Amino acid sequence: MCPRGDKRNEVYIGIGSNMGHRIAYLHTAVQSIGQQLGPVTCSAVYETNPVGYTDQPKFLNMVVRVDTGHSPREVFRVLQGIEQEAHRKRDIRFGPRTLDLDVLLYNYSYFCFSDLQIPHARMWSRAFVLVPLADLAPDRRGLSGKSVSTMAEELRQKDEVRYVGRFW
Ligand code: PH2
Ligand code: MG
Ligand code: MG
Repeated sequence: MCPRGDKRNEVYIGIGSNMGHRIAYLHTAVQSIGQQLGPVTCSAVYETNPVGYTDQPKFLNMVVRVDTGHSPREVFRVLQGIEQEAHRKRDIRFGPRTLDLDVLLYNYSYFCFSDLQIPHARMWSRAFVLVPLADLAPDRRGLSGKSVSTMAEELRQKDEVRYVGRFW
């Protein structure tokens, strides 16, 4: 894993947990991302109703920004390692998980690999992503031209997102 010189890339990562000691999993994720990728800035933590597969417990969600010299694939590989350390099992698609780490944005770049698409394909329609992202990058715009904060407010009307607190 080879950092690309001094270049710092602005990367946003979505974090979710709905199994076990959820806040402890978020905490582990924030610590590990900081140690393995670079300096981290955190959103608040929100409790959210499950989206997609709804017969599962509520999630805690947050977003972090990390400034890193690592490439998108390296970031992805590091995140998969952190998920595995959290005893993540991949059973049901969109189903319950101890820890889910998704690369949302990497600078203003687009990447499409067979197993990794950036920006994250479903992020623009999910309040559990856009509400915490709006804490960190309210003025960023999606393809529609709308800002993250505007989209977050619109989605918040239909998907329940409850502020839990600011921990880190
Ligand atoms: N993640 C999913 C599917 N559904 N719902 C909420 N509220 N939060 C999540 O993080 C989440 C979800 C798949 O990754
Ligand atoms: Mg996810
Ligand atoms: Mg994921």
